[in-house]
Amino acid sequence: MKIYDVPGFPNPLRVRIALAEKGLSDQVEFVKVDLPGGEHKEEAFLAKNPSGAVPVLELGDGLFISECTAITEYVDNLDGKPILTGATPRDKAVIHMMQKRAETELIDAVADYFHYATPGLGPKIEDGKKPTWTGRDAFGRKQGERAVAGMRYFDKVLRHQPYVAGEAFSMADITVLGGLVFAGFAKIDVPEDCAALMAWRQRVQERPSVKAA
Ligand code: GTS
Repeated sequence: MKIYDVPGFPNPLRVRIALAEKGLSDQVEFVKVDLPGGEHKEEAFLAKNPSGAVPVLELGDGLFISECTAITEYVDNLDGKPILTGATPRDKAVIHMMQKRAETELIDAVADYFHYATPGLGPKIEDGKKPTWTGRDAFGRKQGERAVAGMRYFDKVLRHQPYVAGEAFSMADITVLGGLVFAGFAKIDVPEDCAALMAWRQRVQERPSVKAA
């Protein structure tokens, strides 16, 4: 397996944590993509992922799989013993629901803030490749506020249960963590009164998979 990504970037981090949780990191060849240089918007990369984003998984038979959730589902189910995406229909549904919330209300909202309300990845990417419609800054700021509301939501969830989707660490936790990492990168602070979310982050950061990723 090959993974096209950028080490340290938030969405790639999600897949690297999932691989480490599954003990598969050393079975993967990582290929670094030049994001600030715009390599991900060139034809050769768009043939791998038309969305022009990392990470992308390449299988031995030449199939490319993008989207962190799809890649995580794949690696989690390779051995028939899923630990991140749910083993029962109920767990699968709850994990899927919470991870989607973590994408929409947190990591994707932070990404919009980063790309639309800050210089983002620099003018070559942001100005040349993204729409320049009026109000994009205001949209970005609104998405920043949405991300903070997302943090408050997950704080509330974590006051009553140890992990985002319930009793066990899952793909939903990985997505929330990726969102907080991205928020740090984009300089969106976690509200000080989100004590449960901060305690959860502290705990999750101690996992060997997170330390290794
Ligand atoms: N939903 C996608 C996924 O789950 O893989 C998001 C992928 C994504 O947005 N990746 C970012 C990217 O390639 C990298 S990161 O900064 O989010 O880690 N962005 C390129 C660009 O031009 O915006």
